[in-house]
Amino acid sequence: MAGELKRSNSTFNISASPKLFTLAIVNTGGRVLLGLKKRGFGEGYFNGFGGKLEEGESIDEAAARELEEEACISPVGMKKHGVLMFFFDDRPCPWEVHVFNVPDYMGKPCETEEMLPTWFAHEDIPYDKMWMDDKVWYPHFLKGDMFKGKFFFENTHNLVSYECSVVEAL
Ligand code: 6OG
Repeated sequence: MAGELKRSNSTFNISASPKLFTLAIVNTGGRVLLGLKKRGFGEGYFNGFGGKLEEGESIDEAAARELEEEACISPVGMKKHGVLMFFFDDRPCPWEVHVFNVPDYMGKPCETEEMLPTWFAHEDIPYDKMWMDDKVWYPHFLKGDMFKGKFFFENTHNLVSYECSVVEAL
């Protein structure tokens, strides 16, 4: 059918309009600040801070708001570094996640109802406790490159196919 793509044993709906999300990663002094997700989608994984756009909000505004809500800090010098499309065989529409690098911030990271912030040196990033796509694009992110990717998941968590590349501009 038009708008469907077969990868692995599954069919993915690639033509539905995507839901927009943000993901902000504080990255300073050779370390990243990740949060252990305490509830909801991705519970138990370390991830950057982010979520869905609210009505009338720009992507940059949503990224700053989510960082404040989930980690108690305000971004300084935040810049978009990646756009990731996630396709799931068990969800009706793709997710478009805008990834931001946050080189500096105001405030002090604190635990919230959703996240437990934790610092990791670049070489100690806990990929075995993260979404499977992260291993693919973090190397680009950590080098300071901009990137775009498409990731195909079965049963929400199992990455079965992907393409990801460095780009000049987003
Ligand atoms: P809330 O449900 O908390 O927003 N997100 C993903 N992040 C990574 N690294 N990999 C994925 O692979 C992801 N899928 C979603 C986007 C969900 C948060 O989780 C991110 C949002 O920051 C599938 O509102």
